[in-house]
Parts: sequence; structure tokens; C-alpha cells
Amino acid sequence: MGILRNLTSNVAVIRLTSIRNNNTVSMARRLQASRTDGVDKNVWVEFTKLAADYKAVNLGQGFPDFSPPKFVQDAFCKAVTGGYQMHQYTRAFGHPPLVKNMAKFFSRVVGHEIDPFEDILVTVGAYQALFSTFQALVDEGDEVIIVEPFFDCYQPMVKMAGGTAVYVPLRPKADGAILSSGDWVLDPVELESKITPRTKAIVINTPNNPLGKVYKTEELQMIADLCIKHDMLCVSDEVYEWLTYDGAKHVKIASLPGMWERTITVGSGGKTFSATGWKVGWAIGAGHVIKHLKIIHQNTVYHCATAAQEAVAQGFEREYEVYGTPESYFKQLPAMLQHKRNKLAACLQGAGLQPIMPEGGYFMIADISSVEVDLNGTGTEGESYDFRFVKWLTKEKGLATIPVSAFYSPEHSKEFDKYVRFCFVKEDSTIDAAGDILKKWSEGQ
Ligand code: IK2
Repeated sequence: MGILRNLTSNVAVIRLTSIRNNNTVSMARRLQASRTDGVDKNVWVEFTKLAADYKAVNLGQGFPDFSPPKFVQDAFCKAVTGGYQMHQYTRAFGHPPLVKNMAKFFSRVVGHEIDPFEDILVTVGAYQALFSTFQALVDEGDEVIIVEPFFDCYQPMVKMAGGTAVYVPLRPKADGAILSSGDWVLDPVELESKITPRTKAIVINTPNNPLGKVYKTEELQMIADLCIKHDMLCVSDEVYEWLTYDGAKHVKIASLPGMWERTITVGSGGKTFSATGWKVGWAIGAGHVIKHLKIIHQNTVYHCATAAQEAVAQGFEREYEVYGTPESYFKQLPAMLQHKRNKLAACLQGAGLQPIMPEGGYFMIADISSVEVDLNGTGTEGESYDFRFVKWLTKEKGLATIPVSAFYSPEHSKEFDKYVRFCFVKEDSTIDAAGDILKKWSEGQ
């Protein structure tokens, strides 16, 4: 609207061509800002639509197809029926009950006294915490190291902030069978070789999406040592922090010596309480860092829905009380997901696919290089193998998944285009339905 009004008032430089007929605007100068160049494609937009169009069994996008725990649902209902305040603006940087409960909860986890009003920013999902982080801290010409595979939005967000993404892949270990996400490691020499005087930050994601790697303390210490040595920030995306399996332990890099001051820890109420549609997320870090994120936040969205924040506040209050006990959702959810993970792995193996067993998160990647499929006529010219494979699987077999090369930079995606990602935060019946499809397919039906 705004753009059209400006355009029509300046007829000397602007031609509007048949807006009513084909909705196009032709301008004498460039319409779109250059920060949008090259970041127009989005794997979630494309593959979520494809899954819906073909009514496929959906092991694609990472959201539960079951309800959040009753205590947060009840808290949400209570919030929306509890008076006018819950329908009105709250504090810009986080609803006071939420930041207070989070500070109490996370101070215990990080081992550092967190100030609710200085050290926490509540955002519209982890997405906006990441956006605020990059906008606030990355300047024109800065470099940001991203460990691959990575959640796809990091790269466009760094670019839109004016920075340059520099990539370092986790690679399968050279020796032995690659069975678990723990077999994918960073080469410290390769990592340090990417650091230049322009490097502002490194981005890690543990537990990792899509691989499921849970970084060990030694691996985090190696990254922390480099951050301190080269005076870099660390953006640690920990949205799956409670989801670890087989005894793997999630460690917060912010809790390592010297790292609180230079780490921005990103989290998600959606992933934490199985309510991804609420879009409550956060960034936690030292007040002198978070204050810059607040500037972006106050000038973009201002705050996230009050009632959803209230429900997450109640969720943390309850989890504080039952922390470490069998009643804790942060124990129950991973226990339930470990069972689902094993079920999915058995389905994949039964169909001749080679899954990499995740130590955390709610995704599993599988090697598809041994599967013979005629992909002629599927996908577009020059599209990578896994993208075409996933399209074929969705359209021809009715099973939706996500191509793993979407989590890699253009320079490394070719090396990793023979994997697809399956999501297992799904009802057992959904995983069974996927298993049936895979079984019939492997039997040639
Ligand atoms: N960071 C990571 C690592 C995420 O996985 C996500 C959400 N991913 O869900 C899509 C998928 O991979 O299928 C986010 C951040 C964003 O979290 P939020 O939903 O809180 O904005």
C-alpha cells in the first residue's frame, strides 16, 4: 500500500503497468532492496506447501502433531479468559512474569545469576531472537562463521544484516562406520583457518537441526577457546536443549568459563513446550550484549503475544518446581521422543535406508545413496538430487520429508545431497503410516 501511494505521487520516474490485470509494478529504478537478492527461496515455504498439496504423511517440518502438555494448555486458556490485560500490550522486552520465571529457571541451569530485565529478551519465536541478534551485532563487512549443517535462516539473516557468512562443515569421521550424529565432528584446524580479523561471531546449534548432534563439553571448550582467543561472539541456538537421548548431555556454551559475556543463547518456547504456533522465543546473555538486541526488537515487532508469554511463564514456573523429577516435561518429552526415534530408525532400516542416529533434537537424517529411483522428469533443471528425491517421494509415495542440502551453503551442498531429513516429533500412528509407505515401496509395491 505504502509503496503504491509513493509511486503514484511521482509519475516522472514511475510507470505502473496494468496493476489490476497482472499485479506487476514497473519502476524506473529498482523496486526491491538488494538485501533480498538471492534469499527468495525458502525450504519451509516450498516443502510445507508440497506436503499439503499432496496430502502426504508429513515427516517434513518440525512441529508436533500432538497437543502441548495440559499444564501449558490450561495456562493459555486461563490467560485468554482471565481479563483484559492478557489481550493488551505488555512490557516490550518480555512479559514480567515470564522474564522473572525464566531468570529463576535458567540461573540454575547456566550457573550464573541472570537478571530478568537486563539479560533476557523475549521474541517472536527463536527466529526473531536470531534476527535481532544478527541485525544488532553484525555490521557491513563483518564475517560470521556458521557451522554446517545449519538451520537455514542463519545465512539470509547474516546477509540482510550486511555481513558475510563463512562456512565450516561438521564432517563424518574418516575412520569407522558412521552410525550416530556423534560421529560428525568439527576439525579445529579447519575452523581456526576460517577466522580473520573481520570475524565477529560463530554460530552453533546444539542439539543440531537436522543432524541431531549434541556437542560434547570438549568440543564446546575448543569453540570457546577460539572465541576468547580471537575476541569473537558465540550465537548458540539451543532450541532443542531438553531433547537428548541415550544419556547424551546438553551443555550450554554460555556456562563455560569466560563465555557468559560473549554468548547469545537462543531458545524457543514452541520447541520447549511443544507449542510451535505460539511463537514465543528468547535470547539470553549479558545485559551489555542484549541491550543492542532490544533496539532491533523495539523497532520491529515491539513484543510477542501477551497471552502466549503468560502461558510459557506458567510453564517455566511449573518446571522449576518439578525440575529433575519424573514429573518434569523436560524429562517426559525426551523419553517419549527416544521411543519415537527408535521406531522411525527401525522403519528406515527396514526399507534399506541408512539412518544416522541422532543424539538429540527431533530429526533424523538418512543416507539415500543406495536407493535407486528414476528421478527423470521430477524437479527442475539443475536442482540438487535430494530436492528432486524429496519431491518424488512426496508426490509418488505420499511421504513428505526435507532435503538435507537445504542446510548447507552452496559451496558444500553437493557433498551432502544424498541425505534426507525425517521428523519424529509425531504421533506413533503418523510414524507407522510412514513406515507402511516405506515398507511397501521397498517391497516394490
Ligand atoms: N532454530 C532452530 C535450530 C530451529 O530448528 C528452529 C525451528 N525449526 O523448525 C522448522 C524445521 O526445522 O522443521 C528455529 C530456530 C525457530 O524456532 P521458532 O519456531 O521458535 O521460531
